[in-house]
Amino acid sequence: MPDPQNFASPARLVIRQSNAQGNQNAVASFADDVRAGLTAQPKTLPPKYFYDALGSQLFEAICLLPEYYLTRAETEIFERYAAEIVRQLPSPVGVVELGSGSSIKTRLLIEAILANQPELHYQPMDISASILELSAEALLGNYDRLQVTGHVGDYTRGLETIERQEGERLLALFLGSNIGNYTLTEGRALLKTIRKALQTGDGLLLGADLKKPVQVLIPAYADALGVTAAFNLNLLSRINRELGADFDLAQFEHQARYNEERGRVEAHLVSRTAQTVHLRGLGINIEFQPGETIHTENSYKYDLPQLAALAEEAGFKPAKTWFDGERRFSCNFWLAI
Ligand code: AVI
Repeated sequence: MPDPQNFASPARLVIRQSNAQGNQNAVASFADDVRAGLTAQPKTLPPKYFYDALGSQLFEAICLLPEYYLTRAETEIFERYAAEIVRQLPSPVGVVELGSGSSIKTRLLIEAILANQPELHYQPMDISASILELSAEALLGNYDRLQVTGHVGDYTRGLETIERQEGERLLALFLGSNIGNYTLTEGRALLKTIRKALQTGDGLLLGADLKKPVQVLIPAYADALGVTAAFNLNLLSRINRELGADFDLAQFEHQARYNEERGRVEAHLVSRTAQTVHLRGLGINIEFQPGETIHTENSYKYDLPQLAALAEEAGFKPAKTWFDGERRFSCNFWLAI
């Protein structure tokens, strides 16, 4: 339970809206992205819009599913190796996290760092304001030597505003295979942006899911309980709510496919019938053929040579990799050079 003495102490918590133009602009880019994606051939929608308040909670539920091994494997790595991971940089260390979500796994790293130094400045970044605020308050309730500066919005904007305290090294965390939701080109560009925000001698800890048999991958993205289906379909409810559309969710089916050639799991929403969806807020109607899909997400799976090449292209030296017992998942420490 959070200690009420420490709960949300204003001096230790700052939340910044990294999107300088504010919410109005965010609404405009959602509308623009939906229009562009649904009028394209094939139809697509960007996965970053999954994470409204409900979508963020559904993702937390996905992380608890028996089929979704990623979170458990990464947590196992931290439970076993957190002390060794944080020793890769000399103290004092400040932590920046891209796509922090609930920050549950990060607690293991925070505790390992606080065992080596008196205080820690933690800068989480997340697209969901609700999850960022909740998790920051919970962390402050638990760790009285922690200071949190949260950045709500796109990572690229958040990275421009990260702070460094006198004499500290920064450890950037990009966990949970969040890198997998970017194409290889986008991922490379984002890693270069992270490198630019860091200094030589700082570090990046990258959690990356590894290539494995399709029999393991598909259930992880199409679970028996239907939580991933709800997570995917929630994107249509968000469009209904925020853009005045009339998607009938019962007329779309979640599907996970493994694209062997590209080394990625794809999430699709498959139209069950021929139908027309009206997007009043955008002034457009979208036609669907039976079986036509909206491609909503890619989750790329990596191998070790690919990761080593990525590190070097982005200006890092791959220093050490840890695995879970079944070698399903990798945590990679890269030194900024
Ligand atoms: C956040 N991201 C790394 C998850 C993944 O595995 O691609 C999102 C997710 N989509 C479906 N299940 C989980």
